[in-house]
Amino acid sequence: MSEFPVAQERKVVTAIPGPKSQALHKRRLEAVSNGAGAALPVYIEAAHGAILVDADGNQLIDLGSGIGVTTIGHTNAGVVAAVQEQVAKLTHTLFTLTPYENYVEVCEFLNKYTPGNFKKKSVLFNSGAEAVENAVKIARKATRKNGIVVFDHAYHGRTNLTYSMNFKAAPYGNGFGPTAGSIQHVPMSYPFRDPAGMTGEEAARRAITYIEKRVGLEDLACVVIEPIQGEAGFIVPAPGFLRTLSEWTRANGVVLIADEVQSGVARTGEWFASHHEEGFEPDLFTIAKGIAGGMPISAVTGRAEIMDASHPGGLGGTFGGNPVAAAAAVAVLKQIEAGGVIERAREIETILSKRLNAMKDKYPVIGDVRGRGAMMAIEFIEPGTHNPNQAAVDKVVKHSHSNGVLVLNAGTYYNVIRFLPPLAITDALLHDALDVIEAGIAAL
Ligand code: PLZ
Repeated sequence: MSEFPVAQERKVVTAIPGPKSQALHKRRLEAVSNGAGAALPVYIEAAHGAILVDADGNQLIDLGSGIGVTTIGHTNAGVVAAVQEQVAKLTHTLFTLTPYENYVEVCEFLNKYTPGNFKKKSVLFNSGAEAVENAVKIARKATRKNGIVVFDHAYHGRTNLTYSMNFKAAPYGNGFGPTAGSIQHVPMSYPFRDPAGMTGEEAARRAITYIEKRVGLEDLACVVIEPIQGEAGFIVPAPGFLRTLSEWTRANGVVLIADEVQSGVARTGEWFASHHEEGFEPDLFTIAKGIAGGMPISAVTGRAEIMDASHPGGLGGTFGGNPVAAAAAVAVLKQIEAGGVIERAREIETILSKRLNAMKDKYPVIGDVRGRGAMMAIEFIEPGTHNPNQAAVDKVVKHSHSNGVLVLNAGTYYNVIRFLPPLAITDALLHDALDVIEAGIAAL
């Protein structure tokens, strides 16, 4: 692709996918394992801000950010400059062999801006799943216990340990061999589907009863929770749920791990989703995705005494905290610190919640509107019931794709449409995308 920045407008010039994408997809099907799916086989050549440009010259509005990664915007100028400068200077040493400064700088940022008024330390990896795996390793080492508690509807990754922690065995774990042990799933607070009027405290007591009766404290190392569940369809637990859980883990010496891989770093209108509930004090955070504008890097951040429980040499990996990815992370974190980014997530929430709630009032197929910041979702039902309506979501997603809007589904029942736009999206572009989606809902 030639010139940047790309005009921030939707443009559909061929069928989607167009002929060039279709030809590329033929090649892909010959060369790439079927195990890697293709939700929308449109081949992207370039992107800027909130616009993706495909091989046929179509311009799609991105409402997914590659699942919450390009939060700062595609090809953000600060990130591009930082990466270009770094790549010409130093691309690799292996931090645990011969270190370099920007790894330390990323850790300093994360220690400062994660919630919790205590001394923190961090360690860097490559992916969200790797961060979750390592957080569990650290919690186990610190407690000398093994048990892991996770929640219904949760998603934590695709490695053996993390797919075993996911709520859905299919498609993540089924057939891929024995699941990891010592993992217990307990009920989440899911306000739309819990008994009417159930408070967050009640939902937490329900979870805690499961933990105490079915798991026991004797061998429990950690409780891992997404403060807003991502793949589950942006389930925001009822107020009081996270705080009550946190009080219980603290009282019982259990390490509380907040998986902020999807919800973290300015996405929800705070630095981290955990900031939204007072009294929720996780010990460790897993962070990835939006932290580096598209470069692969992840982190575990948390209480220094827990983070230091691992013996030297116990944590690491060849590429973890790679200098080019770390340069991108510093560029993103500096922009968030400078101001405007978190505020933009709140502005997007205002637009999204107004438009989506108006749609809910109009179309009985929408059962719930929820989320925070630029992380909002609508759950589709069969009108008049709570029965999940995946067919409606499939139709709306297909309609949106054909009209140049990339939108993602989610949810245990695949009946949720989630909105994760880059924060660089303009108001006009966001409204245009919502108009397309609304037309798709109206046509149901
Ligand atoms: N924890 C909360 O959302 C990644 C999965 C995409 P990785 N979610 C997107 C897919 O289908 O593979 C995720 C998450 C939460 C952990 C992870 C895992 O992060 O970087 O994909 O390993």
